[in-house]
Amino acid sequence: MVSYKIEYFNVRGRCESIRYLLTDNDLKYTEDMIQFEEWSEKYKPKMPYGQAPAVYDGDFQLVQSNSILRYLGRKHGLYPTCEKEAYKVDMLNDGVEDLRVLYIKLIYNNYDDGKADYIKELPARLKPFENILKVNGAGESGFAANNKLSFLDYNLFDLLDNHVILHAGCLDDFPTLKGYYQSFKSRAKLAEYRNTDAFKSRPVNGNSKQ
Ligand code: 0HH
Repeated sequence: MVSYKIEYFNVRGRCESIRYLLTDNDLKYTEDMIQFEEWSEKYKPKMPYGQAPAVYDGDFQLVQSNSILRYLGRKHGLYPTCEKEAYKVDMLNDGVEDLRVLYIKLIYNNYDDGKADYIKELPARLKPFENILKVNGAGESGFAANNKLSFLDYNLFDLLDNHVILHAGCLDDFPTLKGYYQSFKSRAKLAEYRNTDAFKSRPVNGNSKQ
């Protein structure tokens, strides 16, 4: 039986999509929860980019959240082997990364002064996802691309969840995206996991902004 180990802080941050993927696919994992005061000496030096998360597949260390997701996807049938299908997953995942970077900048650099403008611009940033998911038939299949589950679904769901927390009504004008978000949220294993104390008590971000 495969068992992975995660090293990350006790925040959702860049790791929650990985936790979702592992949980939803019954992949066993343990967590070495990094304490802030231990980070610089104990963990940072062994991270190739000086950053977490890291996931260990046995002795094999994986870093960079998107590379970790894609590795797990390839290994567990959550990344298409067909090139065009893989492209559809990748182009959405790159879109998730672009918006996640903007979100992280808002949260950590400019929350109080920047939130109103961020929310004003959010519809224009969500619209492409609405359009792409509609073309991909996500409203019917419940999956963002190719009518099948991929690693990208966990990443997109987490990004949408962060934005619903930031601004509750942000998906209201996007029926496909909203339906997709709600149906993904109700996946049994995810719903069960999200109902645990461990999940509910875990901050979304590392600075108490959300
Ligand atoms: N491109 C990388 C990826 O996708 C980016 C990883 C990253 O930004 O994996 N890692 C951050 C933590 S994410 C990191 O390692 C934000 C969590 C905030 C929790 C508080 C962190 C307090 C650290 C003392 N940052 C630490 C660093 O760069 O030294």
